[in-house]
Amino acid sequence: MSEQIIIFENHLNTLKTQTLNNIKNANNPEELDSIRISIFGKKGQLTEVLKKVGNLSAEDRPKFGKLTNVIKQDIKSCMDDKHQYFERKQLEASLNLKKEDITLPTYFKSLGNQHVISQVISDITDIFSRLGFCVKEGPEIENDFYNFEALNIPDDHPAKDMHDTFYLSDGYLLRTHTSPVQIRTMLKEKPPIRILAPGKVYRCDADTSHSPIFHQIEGLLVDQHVTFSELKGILTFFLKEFFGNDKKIRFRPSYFPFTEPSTEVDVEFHTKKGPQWLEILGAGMVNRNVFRSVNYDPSKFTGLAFGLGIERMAMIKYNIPDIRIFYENDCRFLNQF
Ligand code: FA5
Repeated sequence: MSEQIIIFENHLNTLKTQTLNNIKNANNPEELDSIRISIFGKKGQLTEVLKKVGNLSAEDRPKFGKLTNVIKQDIKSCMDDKHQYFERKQLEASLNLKKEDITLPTYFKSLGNQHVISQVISDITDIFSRLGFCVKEGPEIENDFYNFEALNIPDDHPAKDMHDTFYLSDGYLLRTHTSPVQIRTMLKEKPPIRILAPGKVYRCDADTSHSPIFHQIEGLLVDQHVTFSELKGILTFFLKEFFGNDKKIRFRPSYFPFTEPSTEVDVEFHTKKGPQWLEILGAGMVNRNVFRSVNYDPSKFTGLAFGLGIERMAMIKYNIPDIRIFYENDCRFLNQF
């Protein structure tokens, strides 16, 4: 090996040791870049050494080439490692910055739930569907024929006063009960009939147990040989399913123009003043005049009908003393159901 090559080799090894040391001590990517320029740049130390290749003999040049290549590779791979090290550190720093505090309380987006009145309607229709009743609907804007006349309540009948009706123009009115759905169904279908009609009804009436808008469920069963004891049996079964076996119930004789005989049912209701009775439904055997108005033969068919007040059912079940709270939309009340 010529003396010149030995000098170059020593010089390159010193350069390599110094450079690797500098890379190791570099504190950031900028420092690393300035080391790169000081070695490989136009006037860099290695570039300057390479310029001297022309002074070498033809025999020494390949040896010199090999030597510089090895040193170049060593410096480059050391620089790459340091680059990766800086990248890793930067990533870690940014992850630490965005670190979530998993001990913070979670923000819950509140989910809506079914209104208690809708829940009670579902509970009631579920029980009656087990007895073969299917759900029907009718319009809330009715006319006199469906709401009164076909139900055996003629214009001059004093029972009309019981209904405190909201009248609209052109002979229309807001239905005062769900009984018009009986008429609409019987005019369309022939017996046997077993329907349940839930919906809103309207009356000019307001206090702690009366609301101007409230919900009823109408029930109608028409067939041959339907009896009053069947009506009592169905309603007793339903009330025990809905309130449980311990709730006290009583049947009272009553009067409705569209049923004969008629009854009302009261359920025990616990208030601050002690137990009281609250009327929850009217019922009876379908009046023969109602069958005549829908062209059913009263000598062939009998029927039972009932109309339940939904809010009253909910008041008793959940011990709610004032009907008006159902419509105040206070989430503290509604979220309990
Ligand atoms: C009727 O509406 C009859 N259509 C029920 C009926 C149907 C009888 C079929 C016979 C055969 P009544 O006006 O009593 O009946 O009302 C029935 C129920 O609705 C009452 O027992 C009560 O629970 C409820 N209710 C009546 N008025 C109000 C009101 N203003 N606010 C809340 N609930 C009421």
